[in-house]
Amino acid sequence: MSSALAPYGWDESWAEAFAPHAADGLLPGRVIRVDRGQCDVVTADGTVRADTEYVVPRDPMKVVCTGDWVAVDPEGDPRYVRTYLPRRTAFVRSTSSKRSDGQVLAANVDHAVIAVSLAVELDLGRVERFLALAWESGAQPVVVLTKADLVPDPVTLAHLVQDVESSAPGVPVLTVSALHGEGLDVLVALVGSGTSVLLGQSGAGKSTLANALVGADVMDVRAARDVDGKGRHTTTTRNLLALPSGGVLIDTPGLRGVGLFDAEHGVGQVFSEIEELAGRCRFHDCAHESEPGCAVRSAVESGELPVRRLESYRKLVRENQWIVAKTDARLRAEIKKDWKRKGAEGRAAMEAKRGRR
Ligand SMILES: Nc1nc2c(ncn2[C@@H]2O[C@H](COP(=O)(O)OP(=O)(O)OP(=O)(O)O)[C@@H](O)[C@H]2O)c(=O)[nH]1
Ligand SMILES: [Mg+2]
Ligand SMILES: [Zn+2]
Repeated sequence: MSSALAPYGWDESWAEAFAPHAADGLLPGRVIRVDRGQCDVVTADGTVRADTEYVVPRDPMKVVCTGDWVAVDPEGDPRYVRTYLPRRTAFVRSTSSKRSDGQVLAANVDHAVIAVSLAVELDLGRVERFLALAWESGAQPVVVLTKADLVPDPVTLAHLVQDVESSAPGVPVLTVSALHGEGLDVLVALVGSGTSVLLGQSGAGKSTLANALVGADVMDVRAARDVDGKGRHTTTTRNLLALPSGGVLIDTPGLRGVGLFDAEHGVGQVFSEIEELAGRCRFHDCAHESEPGCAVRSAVESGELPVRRLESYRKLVRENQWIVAKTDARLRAEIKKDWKRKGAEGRAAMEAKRGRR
């Protein structure tokens, strides 16, 4: 059993976590794809199709997602995912601006590969947003600048890399060209262990990279229809692939926008140099506006800290605070509703008792 799932990342601690389910006669497997309430689960008996509805319905955070380790019925029609093992890491974004739900994009990921196309103008704010999501998940991020063949001038390329590096402290920045097979060796080494996920906008070249890493055309690749890089979405589901030379890779559909979901920690890591500077401000609660002795403002004034970066930091901090407040408000409302319901049930029970007397 263990040997068949080893290429998908099964290890001793997963086996340990699964032991009680094994005792219940359930089969372990990893979710390699989810669509419309069903998922494909790779097990020692091959890939099985299973319903995901059974596991805590209506809580989007508790819906099974690609990368989850799950327990399935060995037989059963329809077959259900009975439960999933506690996630080591999870990518969570907010689903939409109207609701305060989080959506888990992928689970149990070690490396977040953020694909950024060099074919379109660099949007550092978006890179920072992806990085915040990645850090918050618990995975180690890496930025891969794709389509390097489209920037033939080495000086221009070096500047672009520098811009990204200064927006991504502590994060390796690679440049690759899948077209020419350049720069792939570092990436191959990185994704050779653990589970990696490819994240980025539609058309960034994620599936092209996936195919290069797998060494076969397993994912559909299509030219973006329009020139602004938004394109259409070629990949529509999150797919988990076992790599021939070890490691597991998840290819995902392009994300146009990533709303943060309770990512204070992640934002702090993306802007670690600002948080470090803030520690040197005279006032402990400095807002870096007009306070005297503000280390952040003086870094901006000296040119050490780009003002764009400070603004981007503020934007993400504010957005995060807002989503946290919204979630808290919803949670409070739900708890209140629950109390009311329990109160009503309690009263009904009392009345029933009285009626009996
Ligand atoms: N010039 C050049 N084009 C590339 C390279 N890598 C990918 N492309 C092209 O970019 C386009 C989009 O590639 P995909 O791999 O489908 O992009 P994706 O990120 O998977 O897109 P979605 O699935 O929609 O999220 C295709 O036309 C690829 O041929 C590269 O290294 N150089
Ligand atoms: Mg794709
Ligand atoms: Zn300050």
